[in-house]
Amino acid sequence: MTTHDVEIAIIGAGFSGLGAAIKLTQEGVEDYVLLDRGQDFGGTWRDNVYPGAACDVPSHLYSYSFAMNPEWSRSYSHQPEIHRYINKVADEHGIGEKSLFGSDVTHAEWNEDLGRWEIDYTRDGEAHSLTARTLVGGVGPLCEPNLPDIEGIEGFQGKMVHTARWDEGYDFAGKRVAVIGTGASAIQVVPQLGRVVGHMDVYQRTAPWIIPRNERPYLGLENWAFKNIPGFQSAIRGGIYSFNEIVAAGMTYAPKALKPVEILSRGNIFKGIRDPKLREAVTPKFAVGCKRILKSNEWYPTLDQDNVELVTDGIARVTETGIVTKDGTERDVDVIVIATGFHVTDSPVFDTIVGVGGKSLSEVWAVDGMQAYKGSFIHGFPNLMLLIGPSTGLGHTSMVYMIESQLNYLVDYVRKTRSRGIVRVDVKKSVQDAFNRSLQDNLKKSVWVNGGCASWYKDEHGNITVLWPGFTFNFRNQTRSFDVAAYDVKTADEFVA
Ligand code: N01
Repeated sequence: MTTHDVEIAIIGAGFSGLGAAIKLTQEGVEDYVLLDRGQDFGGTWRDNVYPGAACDVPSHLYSYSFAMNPEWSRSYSHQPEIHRYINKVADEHGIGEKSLFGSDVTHAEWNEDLGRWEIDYTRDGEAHSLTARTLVGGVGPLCEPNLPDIEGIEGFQGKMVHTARWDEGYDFAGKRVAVIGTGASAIQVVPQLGRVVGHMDVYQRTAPWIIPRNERPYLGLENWAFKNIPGFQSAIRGGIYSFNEIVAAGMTYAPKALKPVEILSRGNIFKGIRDPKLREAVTPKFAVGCKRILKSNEWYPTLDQDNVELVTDGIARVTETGIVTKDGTERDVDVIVIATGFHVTDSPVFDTIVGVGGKSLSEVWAVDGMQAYKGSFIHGFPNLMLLIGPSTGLGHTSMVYMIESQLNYLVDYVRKTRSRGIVRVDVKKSVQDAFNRSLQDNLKKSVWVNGGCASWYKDEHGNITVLWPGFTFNFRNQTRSFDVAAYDVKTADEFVA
């Protein structure tokens, strides 16, 4: 057991945690540590290695603005390339030296007497702890796989694998496979599996809207231009960003404006599937945009293959050998692929972060719903900043943009607290409440509320607590500087007294 003290502890070495480490380093903060349970940088892009894993945000927008990458090989990047990019950026900034990989944080609790976070973690099977004045949570919303609560599932005797915990050594060739789920992960893995498996049953609970994916390799000339023509890459990036903001406006304020997306999706179905009954079965019954709009050219043609069956009767239970649907049909399989997403609004991570009065994030959010101030600070959790916290998610553009906005806020928090001798900040409850009331007001006309779907964007109270409504540049403006007046603060002198 070792213990040590740092100014700032960051949990998570994905896009957000790594970005925080880089920005803090650039700000001259040396006394920080980055903890991650994995073995290198990348977070969700390190962990999701299922075949076909790729980003559905164009490559030139899906990168840090301070580390643009003229070498992207395709218009949409695949997981290995993004994973390599993140590790390259980490190397270039020397963040490896500050990182404790293989460190699984089990508990973090605010100690009011010390005015610090006490953080427990295990590494190489041994328990360790550290204390930090500030805790930065960079674990992201897509880190804890969601295993469906289906009767009998734990008794299945074949192979079972979640998309986010892929077994790269398992050979699917010729196997009978069931895939549960038809979200962003499923639509990427299913076409890949469809090429090698003997037979595949795809269990669809809700058909998603899927538009064509405009993916292609970049030509040599394009890569040359990205590298050599000043501003070319930024111009492409800006163009994609601006187009996406128009989509955001449609989703938030005028869902009917998304009609062209619906037409595009219907065309995708028509082109990819021959059988009218199958076309009908994959046609969504909710407004486009209510759930994440997916992108694929291969999903519908794969469902149309002779070795693939779309199963739309709900799952009743799993047996030792297969899956039984509600109509009583049993389909035996060798392997079940679980593509059912993540614990987003009910992450087990929330149990492990404990603030003032011994209350965990789960306990506080069970009452209030998942909410924060500017997606970052939560009343009752002093000196804790969450990256990609509540209400910062997006369905239409790059999360890296939101992360960088929060990094501005983090850096200014460090600047202002240091220069003013502030050692404890806690966002005022009234400020946090007003901020979230305004968010919910903004959401009233949105497709996520009115689109007639159930989605993981909604919490158990029916509030959309995952997504940022409207334009992302509004979020950028709101996080440009750390607004001390929104917080109850204590200086070092006041704290001792
Ligand atoms: O998970 P999901 P995902 N029985 O939650 C179904 C990001 N991502 O891993 O719609 C049967 O979207 C569920 O059905 P329903 C991206 O942010 C990005 O696919 O709830 N089915 C749904 O079909 C994305 O949004 C990329 O009725 C059950 C599916 O499982 C997020 O990750 C690529 C069920 C879950 O879909 C999550 O995507 C991949 C049950 N009990 C992922 N429970 C990019 O390209 C759930 N389902 C950037």
